[in-house]
Amino acid sequence: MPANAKTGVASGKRKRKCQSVVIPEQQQIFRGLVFFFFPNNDVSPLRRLRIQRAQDYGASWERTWGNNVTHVIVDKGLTFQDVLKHLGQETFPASIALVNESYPSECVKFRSVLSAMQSRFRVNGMAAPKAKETSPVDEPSSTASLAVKPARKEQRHQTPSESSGSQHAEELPEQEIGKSAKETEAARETGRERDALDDMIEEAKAVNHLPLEPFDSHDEDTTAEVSENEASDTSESRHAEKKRRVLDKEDKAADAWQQKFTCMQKHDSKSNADNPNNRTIAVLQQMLDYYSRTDDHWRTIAYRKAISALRRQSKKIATRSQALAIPGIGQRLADKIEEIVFTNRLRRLENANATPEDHILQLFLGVYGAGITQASRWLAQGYKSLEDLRAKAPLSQQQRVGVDHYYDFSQRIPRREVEAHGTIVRTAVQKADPEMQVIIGGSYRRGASDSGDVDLVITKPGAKIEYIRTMMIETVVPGLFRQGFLQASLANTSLRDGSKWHGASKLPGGRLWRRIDLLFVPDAEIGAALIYFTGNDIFNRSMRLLASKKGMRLNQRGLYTDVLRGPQRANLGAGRLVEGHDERRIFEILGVPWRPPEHRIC
Ligand code: DCP
Ligand code: MG
Repeated sequence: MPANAKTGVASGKRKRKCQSVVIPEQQQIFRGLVFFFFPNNDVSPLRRLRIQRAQDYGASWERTWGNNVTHVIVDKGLTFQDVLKHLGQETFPASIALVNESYPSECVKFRSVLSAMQSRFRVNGMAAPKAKETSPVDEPSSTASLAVKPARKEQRHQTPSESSGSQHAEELPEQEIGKSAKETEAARETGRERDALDDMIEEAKAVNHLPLEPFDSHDEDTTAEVSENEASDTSESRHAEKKRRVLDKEDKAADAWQQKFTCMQKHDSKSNADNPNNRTIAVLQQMLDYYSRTDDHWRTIAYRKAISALRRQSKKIATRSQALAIPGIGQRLADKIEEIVFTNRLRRLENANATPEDHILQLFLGVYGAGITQASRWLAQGYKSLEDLRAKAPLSQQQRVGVDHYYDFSQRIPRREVEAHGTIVRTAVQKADPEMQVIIGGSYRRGASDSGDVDLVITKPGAKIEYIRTMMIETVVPGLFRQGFLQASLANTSLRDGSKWHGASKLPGGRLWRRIDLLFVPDAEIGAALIYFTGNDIFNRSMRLLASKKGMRLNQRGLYTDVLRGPQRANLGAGRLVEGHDERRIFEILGVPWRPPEHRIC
């Protein structure tokens, strides 16, 4: 009989009583699951703690083996053969998930029931599953406890292209040209073993609903604002460190495990279950978890600080200015809080329940370059339609283009048309310097049949960024304006060193303006840049997570090792560059098999 009651704490001098934690029902990710532990007793303090926590998160602990068991959790010292022997079975039932002891705590960390197929949960002595296999308990319930996930435009629009015409071939010399996308898909489906990158993709998907930083790029400028929050937090971590030192070895391990749960549930005396900011706090907490997994020291500190500040509020903090008024919350975090409150509300809203304001906000959010802050400002100023904005609102040049071409920019661009834009730019670029190259990136490179915009990577063998930028900004871009292809220049502030140009273009004889991004990439960085600008975003996050797990760091410039962590990082640099030029080599160094772009649709 499932025993959900807190029973079985054996007596003995060294037995620590496991404190049961009250987890709100909606966070009880294991509800409905039946766990069988191996060994199935709570004699060991660590296992006792594991069982207790699993129960806190809604699992039933089954004492006797039966077909109602959903998961068998095996101690690390035991093997698959031990399990079979104990159960008196020759094979293990396919309908039951067999995992090692890390599984429950990792699920709790990710707030979802993770796939039991991940290699890190594999019980010693078990054969590696194939990549295409799915877990008996794949994640149907996994996202139930998470925020409503926005439908990915990717999934709606992206189908691998059947065509791999000559132009595509020319741009992707290293790929399996000649094979149709279908064939390569089939190749992938057959027999590739699940690897560490599959695990990371799954992790990245688990946080897909989170509003991470726009480019999640660890760019240096993100550290500046955050550091203002650092001082008071270091005393907190010093205190934690001191506390840790006084624990004996066994307690230390138990405490570390417990810490995973308690830090998620961290409450201080002033917090309570009815805090009006609970939802925001939960999302920020998940972002904090994500950033601590990627060793993002500065953001971790800032998020921790913001969470504890929000916990002390008795009123709902919904806008940027309300958030900014709270000590400990800087501008970026204030924006993030406003975004979480609004977008979460918008996403959850049934169309039928949406107020006219919600519809207007959604409309304004579609204006190119307008984030939640700008959109809600327009709403607060009383504008109700695009016509209002056009006629009455003081708009920047970029916003005006966004409003005037609202319809154009909301249309998907057929693959052929993406190619045509690429060809026009390539012709102009090669007229300026025949050795310069134009590679179509983004969803096009992943084989999409249509794209949201045109992403063009501009590079040249042996060239430095200054050369490419100068050629582009002084010669090519003005030329493309003169010939009537480029229509407008949009904000080009996203990268400090000016390696990106955003604008709008139109084919000769065409009607629609399209969004076009030109990315200037020096030869030394082309491999890392191609990974980044090919995406998709989940794939990029998973590659970064993987790098971080291996003590390295990946960004759009390269893969770095000897990365310095901790408060000094900003001063001491990003580490030693190991590879930036060769896309395949980056996969190799990370220890995962090469994924052609078509296989990066996560
Ligand atoms: N990118 C990312 N994270 C983001 C935004 C972008 O890693 N938050 C990377 C991956 C994307 C690439 O930049 O593939 C280009 O960005 P786009 O927004 O143009 O996205 P896609 O080209 O993938 O899709 P779309 O067809 O909508 O343009
Ligand atoms: Mg794109």
